[in-house]
Amino acid sequence: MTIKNIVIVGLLGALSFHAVHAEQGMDELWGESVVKLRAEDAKRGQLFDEGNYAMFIHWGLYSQLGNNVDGKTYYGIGEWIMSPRMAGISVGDYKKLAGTFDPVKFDAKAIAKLAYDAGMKYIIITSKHHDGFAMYDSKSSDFDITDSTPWGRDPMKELSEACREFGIGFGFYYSHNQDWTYPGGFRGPEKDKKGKRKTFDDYFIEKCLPQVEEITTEYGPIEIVWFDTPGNMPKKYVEQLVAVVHKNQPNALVSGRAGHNLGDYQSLGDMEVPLVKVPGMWESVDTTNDSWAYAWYDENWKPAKEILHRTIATVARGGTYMLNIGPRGDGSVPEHAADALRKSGAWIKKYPNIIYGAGPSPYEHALPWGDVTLRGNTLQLSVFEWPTSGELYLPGLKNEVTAARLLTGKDVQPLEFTSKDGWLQISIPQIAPEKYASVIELDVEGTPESDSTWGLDPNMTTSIRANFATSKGAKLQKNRWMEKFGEWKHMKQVIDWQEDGVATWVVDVAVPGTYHIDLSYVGEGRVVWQVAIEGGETIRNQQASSSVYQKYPIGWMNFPEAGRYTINVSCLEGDTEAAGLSEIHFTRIQ
Ligand code: JFZ
Repeated sequence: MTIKNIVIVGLLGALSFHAVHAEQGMDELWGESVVKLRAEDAKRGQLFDEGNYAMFIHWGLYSQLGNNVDGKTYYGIGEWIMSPRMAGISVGDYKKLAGTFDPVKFDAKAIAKLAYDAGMKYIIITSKHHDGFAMYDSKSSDFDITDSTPWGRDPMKELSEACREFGIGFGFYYSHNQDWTYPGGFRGPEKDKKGKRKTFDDYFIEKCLPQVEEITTEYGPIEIVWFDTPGNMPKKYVEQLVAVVHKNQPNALVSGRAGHNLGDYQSLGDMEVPLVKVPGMWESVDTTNDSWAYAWYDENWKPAKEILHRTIATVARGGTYMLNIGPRGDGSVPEHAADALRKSGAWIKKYPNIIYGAGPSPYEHALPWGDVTLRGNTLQLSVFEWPTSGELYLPGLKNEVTAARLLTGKDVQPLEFTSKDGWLQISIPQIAPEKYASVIELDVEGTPESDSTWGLDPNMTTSIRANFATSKGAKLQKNRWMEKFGEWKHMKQVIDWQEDGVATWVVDVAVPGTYHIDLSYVGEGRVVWQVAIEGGETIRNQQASSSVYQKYPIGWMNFPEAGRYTINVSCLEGDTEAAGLSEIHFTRIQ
């Protein structure tokens, strides 16, 4: 990466909330491809079909720093602390960290038990991250945990055994391309200690290939080798690595980030739950706070309800969810993360069918109150926002419903339901049986099918992203930026508004009446927005804007009868070039 790119990335990190048109730099390195599991390898796909939920662990020398270097805090993903884009630690200084790495609180059984209690089906842990340090007993490098730390144990031996004891799977993350400390590794030193020039080929033959051989032979059966950030690594290298994995671990999956479409499944952009259904075999990787590796300041944890919501949403879009924890340098797991995982795990133990072996929702997207996963002809509704009106609304279901019931974990209560204007209305108790998500099952006739047009929920705000809009005379574009270093955010937005520019959403209304409209956007100064119902009312308002996405009220609109409406939104006045519209919200006035 050139200096120029570094500057671009830095700038993006700092002020990229505008209607940014391009992002470069790390993107190229992290570029990924869409891959599907080859049919003949389908057996290896069982892990995803049946599991759907896993633990990711980032743990290494960097965990010891926890983003604090010589009293200065660096904000961003902790495992990148050595990088010039974080603290910029020299290879020599970084290597010295091994001399004080003494994770006396590391407890493999406790971690395996935590994953088990969380309801996770396997653990994937960093055997070697970009820093090049092997967190296992590596014969091909002495920059490893057994040779160069006072602790001297092999935590991966212990963890792989503990996982087997708890009946969960085990696998490794391995940074195959980036190695910042080994001569010849990508972004590593160019010369060895004797001043001899080293190539990527040298690194590959001397370290990478032997280490992948080690991690696939020394730790029993493993589920996945999670290669990462292939960058411009030539295909011949990736092919060799994949061949080693397949030879030694015929049942293991290779992550899509191996590169060159040689992986078995697709890994989505980090820390992202997709908004629309994704075909093929894929996983979403996410973390319990905002960093992968431990960062001392990062207390921005996802509570149990959010963990469940993201897990179920991922399964409902057709994927597998892998959620990360970052143990401290002493091996202990931050208690808030562990606590949230145990609480969400207790819910999963009560309602395992919602996640394990569950199929994606018949809807392309989430619903305002929660999400749907499938089991045969049964729709499983996970209701995260329980309506207090006594009615739950389901739009666009095409099948005949034969039964509806509320699960409480203790008993099953039959529910009454009616069908009107294409909406299913289910009578529910006023109080939700569960505090995180309550479960309703619907048996339907035939294969569940839905019209994925968004319905305006009569009970609660319906927020619809630009991903579900079409545009004319304006550009619908994906904006991707780093909030903190390495913490990616994604947002689709409508930008470059021409004079006749319009973003269009189509919605179904169950309960006619007046709805309050809000818009979420970024921009500069005051802007005038217009919202028009085709063949109906038009409203306008002038509101402020800011450089981060914010929600602004526009006004009330009338939807005179139940049915389908087309809604056109335009940016009429102000800095229409800077304005980026990301979302529309509808709230029924009661
Ligand atoms: C990579 C690593 O660089 C990072 O340290 C961490 O291990 C993470 C899980 O993986 O970071 C990425 C890789 C891919 C994307 C973003 C960050 N991506 O495709 O958006």
